[in-house]
Amino acid sequence: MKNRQLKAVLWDVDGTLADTECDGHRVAFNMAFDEAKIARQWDEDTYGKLLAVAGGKERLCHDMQDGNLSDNVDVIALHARKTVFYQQLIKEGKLPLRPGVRRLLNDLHTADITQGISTTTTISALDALIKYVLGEEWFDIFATLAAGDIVPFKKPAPDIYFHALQELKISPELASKHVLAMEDSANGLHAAKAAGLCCVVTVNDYTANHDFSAADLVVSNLGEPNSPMQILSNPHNIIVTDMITINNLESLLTSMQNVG
Ligand code: XBP
Ligand code: MG
Repeated sequence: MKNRQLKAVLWDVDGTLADTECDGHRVAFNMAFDEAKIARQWDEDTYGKLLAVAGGKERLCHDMQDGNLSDNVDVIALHARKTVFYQQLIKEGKLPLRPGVRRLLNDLHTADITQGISTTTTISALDALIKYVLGEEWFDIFATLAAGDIVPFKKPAPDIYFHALQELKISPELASKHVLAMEDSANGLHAAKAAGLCCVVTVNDYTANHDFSAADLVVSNLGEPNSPMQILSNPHNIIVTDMITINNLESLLTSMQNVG
């Protein structure tokens, strides 16, 4: 096996693997409001603002504190129904993977590079995405599925990354040299950076205006051979063309080592 600098990639889910927020989580929250006869709907702009709060239950509580949801709402029960609706949307094929995701996942797997998940979302929502979108074999391929409430503090806290690294048995010191995080949002970037990781950001409509000055590379998406991505920020000046490849990720970690 090649002696690579890149030993592991930790993937965020929402907004990174798939554009799950606007047409997935948001729609599912609204379906749960409807079902419970709660007079509240989150439109696209409102939801964009609420995304600053990581985690679905936390987002509901925040909306309640702002006076938009009644204090009588059972947040846990409502969120459980939202998760069921979200799983249905996934099953119906409404939330495809983002460009380049399947390609890079497969290439990393073929190259025997460890991969894992590090996400805020509920584990059963992640399970649905793996089962119906990625394919069941990914339950075995991912070396860790770090998700949701297994840590006390959600992103931008680094807890979920530290949890994933612990499961991979990689010390934080080694992780800073050999592990790369894939994220889409400022909360995710800050979590990865607080865990000491190299971080590539793939922006989406909700996150394009976030401050990504701490990121190691910012791109519009991961790119495909016939559909190139745009490079939005490349502070380490690595050579990168139309799509993110393993060699690009390797160069990124190597160039960071040379500076660090
Ligand atoms: C994603 C989130 C998630 C989803 C909703 O953040 O904040 O909470 O919006 O998922 P990230 P749940 O991509 O940074 O991990 O309702 O299952 O919590
Ligand atoms: Mg995300």
